[in-house]
Amino acid sequence: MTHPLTQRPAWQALAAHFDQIHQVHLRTLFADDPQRGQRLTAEAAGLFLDYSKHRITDETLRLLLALAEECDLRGRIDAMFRGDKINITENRAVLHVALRAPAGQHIDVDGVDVVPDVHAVLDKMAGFARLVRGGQWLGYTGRPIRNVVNIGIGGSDLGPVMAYEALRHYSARTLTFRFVSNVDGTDFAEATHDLDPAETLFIVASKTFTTQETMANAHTARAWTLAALHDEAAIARHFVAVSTNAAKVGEFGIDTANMFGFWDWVGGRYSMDSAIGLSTMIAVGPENFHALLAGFHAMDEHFRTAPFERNLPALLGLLTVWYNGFFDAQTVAVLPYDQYLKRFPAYLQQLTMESNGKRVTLAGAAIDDYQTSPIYWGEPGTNGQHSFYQLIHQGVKLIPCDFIGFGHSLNPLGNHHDLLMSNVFAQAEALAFGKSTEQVLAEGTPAWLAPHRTFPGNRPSNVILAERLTPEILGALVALYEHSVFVQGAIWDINPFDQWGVELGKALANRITPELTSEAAPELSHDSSTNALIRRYRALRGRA
Ligand code: G6Q
Repeated sequence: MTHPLTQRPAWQALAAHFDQIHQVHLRTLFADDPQRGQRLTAEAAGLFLDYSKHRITDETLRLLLALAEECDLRGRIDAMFRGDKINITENRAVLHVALRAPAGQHIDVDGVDVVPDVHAVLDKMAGFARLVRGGQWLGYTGRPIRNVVNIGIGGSDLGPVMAYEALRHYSARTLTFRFVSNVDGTDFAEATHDLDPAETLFIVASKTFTTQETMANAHTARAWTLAALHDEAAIARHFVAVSTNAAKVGEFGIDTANMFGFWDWVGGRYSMDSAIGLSTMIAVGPENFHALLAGFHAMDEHFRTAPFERNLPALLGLLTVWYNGFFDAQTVAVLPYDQYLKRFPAYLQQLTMESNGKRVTLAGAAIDDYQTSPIYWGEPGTNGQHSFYQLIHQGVKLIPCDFIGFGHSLNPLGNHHDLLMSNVFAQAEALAFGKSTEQVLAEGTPAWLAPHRTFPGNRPSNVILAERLTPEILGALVALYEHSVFVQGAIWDINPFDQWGVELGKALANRITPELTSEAAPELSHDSSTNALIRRYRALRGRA
């Protein structure tokens, strides 16, 4: 029989085990096992994971792995890779793994192999990317395209921006890339103020092609282009679309020959390696894009086949369940020590929280006795150290951290990289082992000051290392987190692949827009706060 999560034997055993070990210090765990730092590590797809600085014993791991078995993690992984419709509330398969399947692999959805379609779109993207990169895709006036502006939001923006920033080292420096997402006109205005419409290509990236923000920005882009080029025929040279909705793309006036498709089995936040990655491919070129896909695929294969005790996404996911479920940790800090990964935490916020920020089980039962997704946040190191790390070291909250670092810098300058990486190791060490009051006193600190200078330690972290930030490694890193999210969702028995939570706000905004813009004072029937705010806004705008 299926138990609710907290009734499962492994969960209850973990609860009892937690009572026994939650006060054990990492200092003790390391002192008791000189091999711990070598033993509690795993490696795959070019990523090395050190998870020794976690508040776990071999028994903790054994119980977490037992929990994975009891929750049928294996069965759920197989169902995803098989193309089962595991997104049950939208009746869809979840096959971002098919986006990076090598040609020749077979993955069926409703009895049709989707891999040939994936490669046909990749080939079409490559053909287009080569033309733009080579200066052969000409604007309406015959000048080559020099600026590429991706218009999209959420999953149609965060992945492309993150990947562009992460792989900037590999990008064509003759092209300028901008990303417009916000319906705030400032975003469009600032992204385009120094661009020449005759040399600017817009990629309108929208799975549905109905998203309010993206459509507003796309129409503004169209008007901006026409104001300079004065001919509807210019649109075909300056706009391409990435979408699943050919009809809406046609209605907008974009030739569907200039449309790059994808499929309903690709979730927005899992789409950066679909045609949504067109801006990435133009930036870094088709070969690098294929290397990115190969990195994703390497991690997919590892996730699908490796035993859970050596499986990076499984370990990462189960450790998150451990702190979230038993230590009541509310957040996870992701701290990449690489300036190119500055948008990685923002990208992960959507991936993790839109996926696992759910409050009912797959069967629709309210979850009231365990936590679902933690809050993910972070900033690149070392900057964060001079800001919020104080709280991680000495605050009263427990914040598990993921440190991400590389063996080589893509911009080796003097000793910068050694300085950078020494901070990764020092921070993880300081968090784990801290500095005791005795040590502080022994250094001559007056007794009254000693508590302020004491670091309790016992603060857990992962350290993820790779040789250097290549397209392959970026793919493996993103897939690691995608699958860690999957593991967490499987344990919590929720659907990581829908996002009904974003609907209510959208519907209410659609109702309020006419109340803000109408000539005559509208009848307002909201609560007293919303009514008063609308009236005040109308007054600010000089409306009745
Ligand atoms: C992602 C979400 C959401 C979506 C945006 C944009 O998983 O579904 O962030 O990506 O709302 O949607 P469109 O691509 O349809 O414009």
